[in-house]
Amino acid sequence: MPTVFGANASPFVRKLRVFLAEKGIPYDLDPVIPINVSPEYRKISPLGKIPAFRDGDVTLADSSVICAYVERIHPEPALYPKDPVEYARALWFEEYGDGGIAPIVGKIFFPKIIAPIFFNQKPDEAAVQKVVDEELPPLFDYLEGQIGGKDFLVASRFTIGDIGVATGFVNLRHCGIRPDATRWPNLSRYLAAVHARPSFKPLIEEEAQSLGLAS
Ligand SMILES: N[C@@H](CCC(=O)N[C@@H](CS)C(=O)NCC(=O)O)C(=O)O
Repeated sequence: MPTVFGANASPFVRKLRVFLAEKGIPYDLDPVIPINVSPEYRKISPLGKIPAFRDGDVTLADSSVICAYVERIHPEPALYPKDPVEYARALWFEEYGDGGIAPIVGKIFFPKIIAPIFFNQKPDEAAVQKVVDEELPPLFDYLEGQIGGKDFLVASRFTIGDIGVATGFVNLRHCGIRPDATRWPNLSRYLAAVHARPSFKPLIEEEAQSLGLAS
């Protein structure tokens, strides 16, 4: 059985765990908090980040790398489109989640959830609200247009692009923030459906419980 190294509530760890769940691959979860990680862990994840992965003799770091590897060894159900353009679009949405959504959501999730629980620090509510008001709407506008009337971002079926985008919205959800359905109806419908999938739903509930939040 492979091992996922990482902690609840990381959008990148969740991305990998959802990916494995969609593939039906069981795994052990070895908890790693990415602060002052051990030299042993750095051998697996040289940047000290989570997630990392062990599969027999193979060790890998980085959610995108690990998912791409798992796709090669467990091709079904395919989570990367075969068509070159659709494949590139799915990778783009994965990157949009990793490099676009996650850093902005982190500016909300860290002060609102992580800092109070783990560092006993209160959030600067005005600073958080500024991110909510100014930095989230452009992300929501873009995704609203990309989703349109469709169920998935690419290729009329669930792909790594959907996982990469929807995982960051779980962190927002933990903060009690969801896109306003009157302003972003497509995005709201899409997220409700993706987060209800058997790959996402139990993780969202597990995380909410471990963080002492409503799911
Ligand atoms: N590109 C990496 C990003 C992983 C990442 O930034 N993880 C965060 C936790 S959400 C982390 O480990 N941060 C600790 C650090 O940057 O030192 C991936 O996709 O796995």
